[in-house]
Amino acid sequence: MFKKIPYISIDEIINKAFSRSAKTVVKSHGPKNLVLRDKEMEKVERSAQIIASSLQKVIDRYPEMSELDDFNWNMIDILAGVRNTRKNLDALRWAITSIFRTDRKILKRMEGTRDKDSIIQYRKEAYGKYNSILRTISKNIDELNEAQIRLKEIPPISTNDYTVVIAGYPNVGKSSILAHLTTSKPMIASYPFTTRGINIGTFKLKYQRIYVIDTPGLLDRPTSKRNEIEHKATTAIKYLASVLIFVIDGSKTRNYTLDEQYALLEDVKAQLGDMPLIIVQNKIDVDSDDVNADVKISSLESLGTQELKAKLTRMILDDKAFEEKRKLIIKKEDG
Ligand SMILES: Nc1nc2c(ncn2[C@@H]2O[C@H](COP(=O)(O)OP(=O)(O)OP(=O)(O)O)[C@@H](O)[C@H]2O)c(=O)[nH]1
Ligand SMILES: [Mg+2]
Repeated sequence: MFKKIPYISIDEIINKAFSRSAKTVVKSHGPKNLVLRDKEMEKVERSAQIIASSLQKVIDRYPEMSELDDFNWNMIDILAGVRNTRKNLDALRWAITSIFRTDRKILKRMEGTRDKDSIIQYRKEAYGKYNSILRTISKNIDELNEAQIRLKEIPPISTNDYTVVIAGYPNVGKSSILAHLTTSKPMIASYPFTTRGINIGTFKLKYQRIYVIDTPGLLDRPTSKRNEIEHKATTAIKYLASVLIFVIDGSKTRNYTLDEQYALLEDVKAQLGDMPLIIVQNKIDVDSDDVNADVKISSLESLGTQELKAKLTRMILDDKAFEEKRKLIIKKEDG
């Protein structure tokens, strides 16, 4: 959603505007000073248009905040601040208006002038004003540029998508289970808060795409171990999660005790809120302890994985949210 937001360089915009408008060719005949005037006026006008359209492009690439789904809204809020982003985009709008106002004012003066030096002087004045208008909003531009780098990392999912979230301690088999549940080759999208990104796979149910994600480094350890930004990043997942699959490693060689794993489950439930839950015991192919789980599987040997998939499918079909999101998507595709 945020991939195409351009980086803004004031110098580049100015250079482009002034160098392109310098190439202006005006087909007019008549006294030399009037030909010059036409040409200089054209420069004033074209450079205003070039600057304005560079800024407008940035505004247009931002989604309308009020129409944004909860996940993306929260993402922007964490990464750049929704209010701040609005304020910075308003600064761009202000600059566009100011540039056109300057343009009109100076063109009017030029129209009433025949003196060659004054004509050139006016054109230079316009350029100077355009430049200083852009410099006035340089702080907003810096902030938008910083935001743009971070917003690009937002994974391509939204609250409107039906999403299954897989959580559990490291090494319990989350990625293996994700691969079992999905038909698309899992992709690793960036996630602004973790170096390992977010794993996304999909499968279809009643023609609707279901997303299955796991977030290495986020839902795999207790809240107390997270810093504030990671905490917010985890909370944002709440706006994606429709179903939670929690994976427990019951094998004798597990890295975390069962108590630690149950505690993490409580922690994740508290973070994500109420939603359909499937507790999966994985790695039953090796010597294991009994775990209080809904499904027992070995993702390595494909034991119980069909049962897991069937259970998940039933759960999704029973979920009212599934039909609601389906309608949303169908509506989006129709319109
Ligand atoms: N014996 C056995 N090993 C498994 C099973 N499922 C996964 N593993 C192994 O456990 C290790 C971790 O599996 P992953 O699927 O990468 O686990 P993960 O939870 O995604 O791990 P992180 O991404 O590090 O959090 C790998 O070496 C897998 O081969 C299983 O059912 N049985
Ligand atoms: Mg993994």
